[in-house]
Amino acid sequence: MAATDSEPSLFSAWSYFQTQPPPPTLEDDVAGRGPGRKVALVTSGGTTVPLELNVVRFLDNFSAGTRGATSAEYFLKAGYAVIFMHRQFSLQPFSRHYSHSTNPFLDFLEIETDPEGTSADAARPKITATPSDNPACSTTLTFVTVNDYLWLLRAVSQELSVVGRNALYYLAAAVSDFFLPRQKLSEHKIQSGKGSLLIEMDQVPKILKPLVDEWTPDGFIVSFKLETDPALLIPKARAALERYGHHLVIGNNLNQRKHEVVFVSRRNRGSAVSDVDAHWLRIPTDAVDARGQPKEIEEDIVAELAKRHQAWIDQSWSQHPG
Ligand code: 9Z3
Repeated sequence: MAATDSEPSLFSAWSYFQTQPPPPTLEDDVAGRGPGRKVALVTSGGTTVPLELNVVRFLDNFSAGTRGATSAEYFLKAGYAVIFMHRQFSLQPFSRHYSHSTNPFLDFLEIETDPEGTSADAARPKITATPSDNPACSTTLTFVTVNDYLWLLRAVSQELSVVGRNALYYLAAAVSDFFLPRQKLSEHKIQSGKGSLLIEMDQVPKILKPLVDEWTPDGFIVSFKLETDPALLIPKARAALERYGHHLVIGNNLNQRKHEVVFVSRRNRGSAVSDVDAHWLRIPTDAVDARGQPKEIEEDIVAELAKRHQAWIDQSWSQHPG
């Protein structure tokens, strides 16, 4: 630093930004057009719906968080920073391989692998990427109720909107469609004296609409659609695209979800949703990956998404260069 005889200036925050030049890449970085780090917000696991204010009973769903936890690992491997927003105690990246572990420090261990598969440990799933592949890039957030989830998603997406197009939203959490608003909740445990129980629930608002239109208008937004009737999958995915105007719906049927999913998107941005592309990703039930381990469909899902996300970022570059 060059020494001078002049008095040191006292900058207020205001005068600092008035007088000092911004870095040349700032505008693009903030708009998400630059080569800045891509960020994936991965939501994972089920949401609960409490039936009482002092909760004794609640509705829940089946999701273990496998899709989200597994995908988060592949996003890290693909170079994304990951915000992992998950249901408390659902599966988490890396430690998911050790189902009964409650040791959070496991996340920071380098796991020795046995490439020949000769040791007694060989039967265990192998950890192929660890957070050290991507130092300091992951954040974990926790929800339990559907109310927690909605508030958290709104807050995080508003914050994340600063990275613009570099943000990818991977909404794999199984979100309840129905809830009991605070005003209708019984304060104390519902009593059984009256015999049968009738509960009328309200519909959870369609959160994707403000997410797309207001909270993070530049994000690349991928939602999941879960069905148990295969005939409904593509029509419902198409209806979601039409209703929310986001980029992609990944459809999965409950019983086939580990082996096939369908990517439903518009053929061209702006084209009518009647003109959708349905692209199936399938893996055989006995598929193995390059290391001879059972293949996980999330590897292919994330590879395909990373490609589409990059193409979309590049497209905005070509439309609004520098
Ligand atoms: C999914 O469809 C996920 O793939 C699964 C993953 C929940 C099936 P697991 O955690 O299961 O691996 O056991 N998530 C989205 C489900 C959802 O709530 N979608 C809403 C809907 O279908 C739209 S956002 O209406």
